[in-house]
Order: sequence, then structure tokens, then C-alpha cells
Amino acid sequence: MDIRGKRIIIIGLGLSGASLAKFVLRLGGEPRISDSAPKEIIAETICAAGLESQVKWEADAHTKDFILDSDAVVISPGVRRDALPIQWAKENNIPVLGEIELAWFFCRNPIVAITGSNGKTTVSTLIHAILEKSGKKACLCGNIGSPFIGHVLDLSSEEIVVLEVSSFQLESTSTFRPHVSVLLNCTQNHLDRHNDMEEYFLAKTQIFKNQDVDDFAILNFNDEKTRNLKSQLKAKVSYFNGPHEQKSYAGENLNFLAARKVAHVFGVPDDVINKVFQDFRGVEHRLEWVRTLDKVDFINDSKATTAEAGQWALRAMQRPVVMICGGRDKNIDFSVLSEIVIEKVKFMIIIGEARKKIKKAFASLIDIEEADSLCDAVKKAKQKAEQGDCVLLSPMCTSFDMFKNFEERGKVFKEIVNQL
Ligand code: UMA
Repeated sequence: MDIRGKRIIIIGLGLSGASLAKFVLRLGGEPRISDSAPKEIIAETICAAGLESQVKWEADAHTKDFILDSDAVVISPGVRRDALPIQWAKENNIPVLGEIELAWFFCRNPIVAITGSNGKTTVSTLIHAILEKSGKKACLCGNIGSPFIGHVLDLSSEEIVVLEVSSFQLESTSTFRPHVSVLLNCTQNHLDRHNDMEEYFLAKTQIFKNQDVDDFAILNFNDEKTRNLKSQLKAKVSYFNGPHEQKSYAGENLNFLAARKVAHVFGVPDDVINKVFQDFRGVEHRLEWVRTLDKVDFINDSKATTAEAGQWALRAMQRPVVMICGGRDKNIDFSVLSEIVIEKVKFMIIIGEARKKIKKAFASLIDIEEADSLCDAVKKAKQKAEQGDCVLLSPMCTSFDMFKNFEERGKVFKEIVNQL
């Protein structure tokens, strides 16, 4: 694919859009940015990315003339496939591709791609750490917060790409072919974007679509839907979390078992893997211990944007929980948590747009109080928590009603907690 001299429209100026613009510039193309967010915000982002003198851009809305004056359209993961600019481009036979697909065209390195509803950041981080510990060179990128397109031109020949991929990213791939693909699980998520669970699962399975007999598909034996994929795949299938692993690595959790399986594909011995597991202190915003104050632990799980992620977090808690949750709903059924909430949560504090819905799901089960801000919620949680409890921020919703992203939400939570 020759980008030189080509006019490339980039839809969305978030992390991906900024990296895409720089990528196109490096290859001698002409990037143009279209973002539906307000002009002032986009102007600021353009400056912060150092792109002000180098790109044409529009904001407030996508316009047809701007989009159609192009050789190709590249979309950020957050842009829906049925969004107007995509329709306009398709109707006018302008190629439309996603950020991952474009990066893939320029990648000559082996890719380990990890997807799933829960645990993909942790598993990607573990795989990267294991490969590096074993003396291999590895690049950690993708949905983890560092766009693949921003790395692809700088990879050295021996580097292995460890790529966290979301259903949003997979949805817009067509020839993307990882050497090792991992599907951890598939539970309710992103039903505000995908029409139903079938569509969501289908997007996830794109990770295997172009794999061949020399490639590896790593599947979760314990997840029936995922386990049953085997008969449809060309790649060599290997299960984690199966009866054999549970025997050999008793007590090891799903994330560690999946990372171990991938490490075995690259011939990494168990003693190296075990050392990484021993030293692993977790991932920021994922069950991250922040502080113990008056014998109360404060835990930041801001990355939890689904009911299942909240369930996962509660299962991991060994103490009575004062839970802070809420934010923007993703059309998720919170009632799946009823049992674990009764078992673990002594008090719940709810914030954000989803307050009413969460209240309806749990008000008959436990004591609930609303808070107007995260700061207010933390203060209320501090009052409710007693010695030996923990305060857990596990929102089960996206952050976009109150924050830029889950990272900002987690950082703000930590700041508030540290000021208590
Ligand atoms: N926008 C438009 N038009 C639209 C939709 C969005 O112009 O129709 C604009 C927005 O105004 C905004 C920009 O697009 O300015 C945002 O683009 P984006 O949502 O794709 O965000 P990025 O900053 O590029 O981040 C994306 C991923 N975000 C999403 O998938 C929502 C990041 O995953 C990822 O880290 C990053 O690319 C690098 O690969 C975040 C995420 O929440 C962490 N992912 C979901 C998850 O993990 O559950 C899938």
C-alpha cells in the first residue's frame, strides 16, 4: 500500500487518530482529520499532538464534502461501522479501513493478539513481560492505550508484537492475521455498540479468521462458546483452563494460564514464566491497591466497565466491600451480579448516568446511596467503611459521562483517596 501523495481522511482524533496522522505524514501522505467533537476541544488536541501546521481538519460534525475529498478513510476504534462518514465513503467507493488493518499492512513481525471481555490487558502485560524476561524483544501495544499504528514503523526485525485488541478494532479488520490469537472469554459487553451478543462474539472471532495451519489459536476450555470454536478454525488449537492445566498448575487463575499457554508457543520454560508471575504487581486501574487508611483498603478498578468485570473484582475481594459504581451504561444487565453483591457488598454508592438503573437492580438487596461526584462518593465510602473493610471503585460502566476515559477516572480516584 503506497501512502505517498495520498489524501487520507482520519475519522476521530483520539489516541488512534493522532498516531494515524503522524503515520501518514511519515509516509509522505496528506492526513486530514474529521471529528464530531467541539471545535475548541479538537483545536487543543491538534496542538497537543504537534499537528497544527501539518493537517487540515474539521470538527463539530463530519461533513460529506470533506470526507469524499479523499483517497481512503481510516477510522478510529470508537467510530461505529454504521456512522455516516463510513456510509458516505462506501457509497462513493472510497476504501474504508480500521487502524489495526492499516498497521497490519505494514507489519512484518509476528503478532500475538489477545482479545476477550475480561482480562485482556492483564494477559497482554503478562505475555509481554514473559517474552522480555526470556530474552526476546517484544512490543506491547493496541487497546491497552498505545495504538499499534504508532509503533509499526519502528519495530526491529526480531521484535514480537503483543497486541491487545478489542471487538471495536477487530470489527474493522479484513486481512489481519496474527500468528497467535487468544480469545479469553466472551461475556456481555458493549451492547450499546454491537446489536446483540452474536454480533459481539462474531467481532471477537475475527481474530482467527485469516489464520492458517502454521498459526496458533488459544482458547478458553471453560468458556463453552469459545471452546466450541475449535471445529471452525484452521490454526492449531490449544486450550488453557482445561482439566490438564488445572491439574498441573492448580490454583493458577485464568489470566496466568492463558499467558503461560502463549509463552509455551514461544518455547519459554516454566521457571521463567513462574518468576514473572511471582514479581507481577498487577496493572494500573485493574484491581490496583491505592492505600490503606484506618485499616480500610482502597482499591482502584476503574478499568471495569462491564457487569462481569465488576463480578470478577468482587470475587477477588477478601473483605466486606463498600462499592462505588456507575457511569455511562453500555446497555448491560446488572442483575447478573445479584448473588455476589449479596455475598460481598455491605454498602453501595452510585454515581453517574446509570444511577437509576443500578439502583433498580440492587436496591432490594443491599443499602444504596447516590453521590453527585466521584469525590462525594469517596467521602461517603470512607464514612461507611469500618476497620477490615475495603472501598472498591469498580464502576461497571464507561466513564464518558464524567471523565475523558477510565484512566482519568482512576487517576482522579487515586488523588481523592490519597488526600483523605
Ligand atoms: N469520534 C468521531 N466520530 C464518531 C465517534 C467518535 O469523531 O462517530 C471521535 C471522538 O469525538 C473522539 C475520538 O473519535 O475525539 C475518539 O476516538 P476513539 O474512541 O477511537 O478513542 P482513541 O483515543 O483513539 O482510543 C482507542 C480506544 N478507544 C475505544 O475503543 C473507545 C482505546 O481503548 C485504545 O486504547 C486506543 O484506541 C489505542 O488503541 C479504550 C477503550 O475503552 C481503552 N476500549 C474499549 C474497552 O477496552 O472496553 C473497547
